[in-house]
Amino acid sequence: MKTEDVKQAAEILRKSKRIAVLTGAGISSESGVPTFRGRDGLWRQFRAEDLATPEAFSRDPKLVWEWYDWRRGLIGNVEPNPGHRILAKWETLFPEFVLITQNIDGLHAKAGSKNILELHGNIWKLRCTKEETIMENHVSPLGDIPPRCPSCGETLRPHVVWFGESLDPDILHRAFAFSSLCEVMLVIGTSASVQPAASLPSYASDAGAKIIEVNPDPTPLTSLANISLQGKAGEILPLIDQFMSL
Ligand code: BV8
Repeated sequence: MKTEDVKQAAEILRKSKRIAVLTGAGISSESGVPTFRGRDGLWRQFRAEDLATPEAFSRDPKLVWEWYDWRRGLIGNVEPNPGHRILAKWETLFPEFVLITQNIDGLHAKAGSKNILELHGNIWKLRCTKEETIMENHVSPLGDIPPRCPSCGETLRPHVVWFGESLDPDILHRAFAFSSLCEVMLVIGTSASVQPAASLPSYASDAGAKIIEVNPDPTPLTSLANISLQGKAGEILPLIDQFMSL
């Protein structure tokens, strides 16, 4: 990663008013949360089809809940890292700043970000499979597995978007709408392998936004990026921040 590129990224941000950010599992990896497809990939121990699908849940809700309970236990014991914190700081510096995340770990909010679009839901929210009511739940480890709805007794599910499920149409609309308005989109810590989230950067670029990617590895988006900063978010974002305040 060249210092010149970091300076250029800071310059582009400094001149902009409308900033979109798209984050993936990579921004949480320095907090100790495994990514999905990386070397320590979460999926390595489990196959996505076995667990993060509605079919898996109806087939074996207990197994799916044991996986989420394990993840809640892991996520519940970690803190946001400098990458999360810089984004929370930048949100206060720009007139319009929208953080679009694929992550369900809640670490952006824990770091202080406010204007967040959680495309794939939130691991700390449960939803009644009968009434569709959504409730915050931070009990870890969970007592009953699967947990039951306090009002109707039906099984609760994680309030997350599984493969083959549609995203919340309002959240998705807002994500695409701001992607077409932003002047810059920072794409941080995503392998760009999951749709429709992975289409947001090209949508922003087609609408004239500059794309700045932060990732230790190249991704399918790297060729689209105006600037590709190869490295860890927790190291690169503070560097950009330093140059922005110079
Ligand atoms: C939908 C919640 C309509 C659950 C998740 C064939 C072709 C194209 C699409 C499809 C297809 N078949 C099916 C589909 C659609 C499917 C899809 O995209 N499948 C892919 C796998 C091919 N999508 C869906 O089903 C979506 N719904 O399309 O609705 C529909 C309806 C019916 C039928 C069909 C379609 C729903 C997708 C949501 C799935 N839910 N999560 C849970 O978490 O338990 S997705 C899951 O992947 C997480 O949310 C995760 O965030 C997301 C994306 O992964 P990444 O975040 O990018 O993480 P990854 O590990 O892959 O990469 C990490 C990156 O970080 C790496 O690049 C690494 O280099 C980098 N990194 C590492 N360390 C650092 C770092 N970067 C910076 N700093 C570091 N320190």
